[in-house]
Amino acid sequence: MQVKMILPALTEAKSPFFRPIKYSLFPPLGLATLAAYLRDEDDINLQDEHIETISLNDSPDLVVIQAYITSAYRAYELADLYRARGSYVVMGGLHVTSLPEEASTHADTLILGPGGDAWPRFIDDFRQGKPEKTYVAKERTLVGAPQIRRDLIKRHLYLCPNSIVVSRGCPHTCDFCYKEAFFAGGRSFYTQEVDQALAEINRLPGRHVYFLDDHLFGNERFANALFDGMKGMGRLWQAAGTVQSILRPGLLEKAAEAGLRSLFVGFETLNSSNLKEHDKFQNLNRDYGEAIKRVHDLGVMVNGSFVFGMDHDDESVFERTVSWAIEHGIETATFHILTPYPSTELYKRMVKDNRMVSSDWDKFDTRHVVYKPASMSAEQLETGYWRAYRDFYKWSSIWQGASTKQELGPFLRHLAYSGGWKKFEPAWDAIIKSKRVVNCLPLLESVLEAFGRFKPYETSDRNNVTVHHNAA
Ligand code: B12
Ligand code: SF4
Repeated sequence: MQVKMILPALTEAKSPFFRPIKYSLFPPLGLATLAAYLRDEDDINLQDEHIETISLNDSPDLVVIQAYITSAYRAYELADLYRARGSYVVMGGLHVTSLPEEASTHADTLILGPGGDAWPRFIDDFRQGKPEKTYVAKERTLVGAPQIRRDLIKRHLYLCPNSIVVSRGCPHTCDFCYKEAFFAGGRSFYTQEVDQALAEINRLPGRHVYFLDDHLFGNERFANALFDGMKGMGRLWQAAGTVQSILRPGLLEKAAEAGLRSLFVGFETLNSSNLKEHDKFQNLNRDYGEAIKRVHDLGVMVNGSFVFGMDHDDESVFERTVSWAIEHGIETATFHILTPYPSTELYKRMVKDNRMVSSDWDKFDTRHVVYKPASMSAEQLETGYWRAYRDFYKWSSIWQGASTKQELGPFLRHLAYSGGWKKFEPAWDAIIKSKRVVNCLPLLESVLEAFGRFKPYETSDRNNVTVHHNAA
């Protein structure tokens, strides 16, 4: 059977002239995960439009398309094209799950939820020539999942080819998050078995690993065992966690010992009324400053995530947040304009209050205002958002943030990491064009370990785990 798997991209990510490096960071892990359920004799062509031009002159038996909200229109366009040509089109992913009625006019079959048991059921039915119109994932487990088809990934085109997930979902329920709607009807937080997760990590070549889990620290027992198992592997890794999990004694120390060097933290807002309004209770009454200090003291960098435009944010929020982030020596910040994704609790509330002003999914990229803000105008919100990025990534701000570091290693790392992301876009663009983005990985690794200051402890034989060195 000929199978074409496509991760479509929004227009910005396809520009031949300028494409932000963020689109060359991670491979299409979801589709490579699904490919594992196909047979060896199936002829699979996996294409990621973020890094390559999709070949559109074929007529495969089955076309599998993944849709995120911002790539939904492109996904529909490709689906229509292949259906017109006689291929069978199956679609799934976050956007399809949140708006199945919209997607159903473009696909022969929809698969709702996180794949799970629904995907293999569909494949069986399709092979027998009796596929159904809709499948809903019922079983929620990662245990016993087949090995991800990483051989289908064009590693050299990504800066972080070793992306991985060892859990799905998150134990919390923030009202703006995609996850409650996506996992509706079953468990919304579950993990891989520790041994299986370690084996998967061990199969990844090179040193760098990027965990895309929503909350790697969410199950304490699992995380403890995982970090114990990773200790001595010599890995350098990045992940996401909550303020609450950072403040918990012990776990973060283990993570750092196992090679954690940069952590994405969802601070979201410095205003406790906002936290309450969005059910982000796990951040309430937490000492953000202390959390950052703990991360930094362990030699780990912080990527702080902040959302602007919540109801208690007025025009002062931008400067306050940026100054606070710089004063606390946060290395990189990701700012977002509050975006109510369809099917989330926030979206339902906004619709009920008649506050949604757009349903152009291309604009749901956290850089456009798609609802009526409460305490400032939409224009003030968008302008403030761009100003926040400009102010945070000015050289004087980067220098000021770096100067909060007492030692030379972390100081230089701050300058290199923060400056590297935002100040060298033309250089990244040239590297992307050279089609060897992965060549920059040793540089990223060197920055993560603060030029040798935070080298991970390595051993060649711990827990029967073999160490690989720079094979990427
Ligand atoms: C990595 C990532 C990116 C990467 C690259 C994406 C990639 N290569 O896949 C980059 C940095 C480019 C990115 C950018 C953006 N992202 Co992003 N990103 C993620 C992240 C952290 C992980 C995705 C991932 O790999 N998951 C692991 C794999 C295994 O799971 P999966 O992709 O979901 O696939 C599984 C299922 O969905 C299902 N499935 C998926 N497709 C299909 C198809 C079929 C047929 C079937 C059967 C099943 C199925 O089965 C798969 C295997 O289990 C998610 C958060 C998350 N937890 O998902 C956000 C997330 C997907 N991003 C999001 C957003 C909003 C964006 C941006 C718009 C935001 C921004 N300001 O940057 C941009 C634009 C993206 C675009 N191109 O349109 C939102 C999407 C919301 C939505 N409703 O669609 C998420 C959920 C983050 C969030 N919490 O809000 N992102
Ligand atoms: S903590 Fe993060 S992943 Fe978990 S529900 Fe909240 S926003 Fe979603």
